[in-house]
Amino acid sequence: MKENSFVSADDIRSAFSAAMSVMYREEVPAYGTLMELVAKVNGDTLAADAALRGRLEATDTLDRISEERHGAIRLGTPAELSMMRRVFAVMGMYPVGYYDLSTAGVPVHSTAFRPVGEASLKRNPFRVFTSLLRLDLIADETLRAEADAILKERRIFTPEAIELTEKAERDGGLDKADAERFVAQVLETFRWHDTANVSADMYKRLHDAHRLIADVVSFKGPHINHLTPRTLDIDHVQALMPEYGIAPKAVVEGPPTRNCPILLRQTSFKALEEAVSFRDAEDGWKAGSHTARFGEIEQRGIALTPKGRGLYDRLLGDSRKIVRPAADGSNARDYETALTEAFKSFPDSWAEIREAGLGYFSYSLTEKGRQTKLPGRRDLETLIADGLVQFDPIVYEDFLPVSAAGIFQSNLGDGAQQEFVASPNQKRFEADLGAAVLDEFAHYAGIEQASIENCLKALTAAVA
Ligand code: OOG
Ligand code: NI
Repeated sequence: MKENSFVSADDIRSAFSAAMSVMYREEVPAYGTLMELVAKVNGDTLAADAALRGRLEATDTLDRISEERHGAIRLGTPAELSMMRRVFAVMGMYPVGYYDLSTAGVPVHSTAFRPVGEASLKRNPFRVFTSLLRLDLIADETLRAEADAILKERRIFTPEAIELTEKAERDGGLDKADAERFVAQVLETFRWHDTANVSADMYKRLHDAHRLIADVVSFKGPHINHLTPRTLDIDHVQALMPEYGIAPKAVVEGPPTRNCPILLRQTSFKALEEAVSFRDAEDGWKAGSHTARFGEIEQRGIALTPKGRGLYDRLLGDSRKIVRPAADGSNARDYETALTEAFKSFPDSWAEIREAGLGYFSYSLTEKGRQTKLPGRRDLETLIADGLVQFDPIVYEDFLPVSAAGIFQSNLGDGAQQEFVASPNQKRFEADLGAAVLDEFAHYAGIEQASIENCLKALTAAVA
C-alpha cells in the first residue's frame, strides 16, 4: 500500500473525539446541555472582547473553540492498559506524565494520552486521562482476588479493534475505510453498559470497599466517564449551570481567577444516578443504580517550570490549610477567598513570571527582529531588551493531581473520602503500560529551548 493513502493520526483522533462527543451527548443528555451553555458563554465572551478574539484567530482555530479537550476512563488490568496504549498510538496520542492519586484517597494511578507536537495539538488537542485501578491498595484479600478474577474474564476491545490496531502497527497507518472502521470499533470500548457484569450483592461489596472499584469491576468495559470542552470563562459557566438545570461541583479546581492564567482550572457537574441491571441467578436481572458519569469544563493557562509548580503547590496547600472545600458547597466562598489571598504571592504579569523563572515561554522574532541581521549571537535578554525578540506563554497541556482528585471525589459522593498510604509506583505503572511516560517538564523545556534556538538562528542566518 502506498503510504500517502493513509489517513493521518491527527485526522483519526479528530474523527474519534467527534464520534465520542455524539455518543456521549446521546447517552448523557445533561452533557449536551453543558455543551450548549459553553458555546453560548464562549460566544458572549468573544463578542465582548475583540482583543481576545483577535488573539484566538491568530493562534487557534476559532471555529473549534468549544469542542472537547479531554475525557477520562478507568481501566482494570495491566493488559487493558498496554492495549489501550497501542490503540491511542494509532490516533497520535502518547502517555505523558504520571499521576499518583492514592494520596488523595482514590485507589488508582494514571497518565494522560495526548498529542505532543505543536501541529497535532493545534489540529485537535483531545486527550484521555487514563487511570489503572490498584487492587493492591485494597485491604480485603478475598475481595481483591474476586475482583481480579472478574476483571480477567472481560474483553474490553472488540476483535476487530485489535486487528485494526495490529494492522496500523504493521503497515504504519490505516487507509480511509480502515480508519473509519477503527473509530467505530474503538468507540465500542468507551460505550456505556446498563447491564452489570456482577450480581447486586457483589456490586455492593465492591462499592463498600470503594465506589471506584465498583465502577471499574462491575461493567463490561471502561465507559467514558466524562468529556470536557474548553471554556473561555469558567467562572461564568460555573455560575450559570444551575440556571440550565445542572448541578455544579462545589468549587472550581486549580488556581484562582487571575490576569495571567496559570496551569489548569476545571469544574464539572455532578455525576448522575443511572439505572442499571445486576445479574441475578433466580430471575435473570435485578434493577439498581450506579453513579459515575458527568460533564466537565476546562480553562488552560501557562505551563509552569518545576520552580513555578513548586510555588503553585505550596500556595494551594496553604489555602487548603485554612479552608478545605466541603463537597456540599457550604464553605465555597471562604475557600475562594483563601485561595485568592494565598495566590497574591504568585506574580501576575507575563514579564514577572518569566523573569522569576516560573513559567515556560515560546520566543519569536518581533517585526523589528525579522528585519534585523546580526553579525553574531547575542544573549536572549539583550535581544528582548532591544525589542528584537518577544515571548508568549506556552499553554499547559497536562493535568494536576490535586484537581483530578477533587474531580474524582465530587463524583464519588461525599462519603467516599478514604485514606490510603501514599505509594506512588511509576515503575510498576510503566511496566504495566509497556512504555515509559513522557516527562512533562522536560517536554515543555524542550519546546522553549527550540523556540530560542530558532530566533537566534534566524537573526544570524544571513551572515553565517
Ligand atoms: C478522572 C478525573 C481526572 C481531570 O480532569 O482532572 C480528570 C476520572 O474521574 O476518572 O479527568
Ligand atoms: Ni477531566
